[in-house]
Parts: sequence; structure tokens; C-alpha cells
Amino acid sequence: MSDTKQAVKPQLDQQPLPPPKQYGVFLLNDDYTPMDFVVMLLVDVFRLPENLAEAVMLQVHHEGKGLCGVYQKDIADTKHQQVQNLARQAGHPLLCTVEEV
Ligand code: NFA
Repeated sequence: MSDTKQAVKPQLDQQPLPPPKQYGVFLLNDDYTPMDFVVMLLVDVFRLPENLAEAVMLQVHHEGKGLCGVYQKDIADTKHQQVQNLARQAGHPLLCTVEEV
């Protein structure tokens, strides 16, 4: 039986892939979502430590918008969906956006 295995050619001439695009997930302020709920989301969804979660929540509250985390597209979209699902289940109008950064 002949050996049909092909030699694997090392592709040393190929350029490395460009780094994947990065997407920020931002929270937007509103007048109704409780501060404690926003802090809980930042800890549970974005894995921020409590003190940083509080700082991001206050930034959103005072400045209208704040960055929660930066991810590749599929992960950013999942975080966005988790935020919207948890907010709607709890009856809060909290909004979040995904933007290339
Ligand atoms: N502005 C909201 C309040 O006063 C708190 C809030 C913070 C909402 C961050 C949304 C995002 N209850």
C-alpha cells in the first residue's frame, strides 16, 4: 500500500492575521433603573469588582454613558443580550449599546 500522506508545508510566508475588532459594551443612564440593580449587573454580567462596579454605575448616572467592558463581537453581543434580558425581567428600562472601539 502506498503512503498517501501529504507533507505539511509550513506557511512561513503568510502574514499573521490582523487582530480581531474590539467592541465596547456601554450602559446608558435613565431615571428609573435602581442604582443597586446596575451595580449587581456590572458584577454579575461584566465580572467587575464591587468598587469598580459602583464607580462605573456612578459615571453612567452622572455622565449619561459608561464603558462596562471590551470584547470580541460575539461576546459583546451576548453581554448586551444578558443585560437587556435581566433588565426587562426586572421591569427596568435600562439600555445598553455595543460599539466598535
Ligand atoms: N439614574 C438612575 C437612578 O437615579 C441610576 C442609573 C445608573 C440608571 C446607571 C442607569 C444606569 N436611579
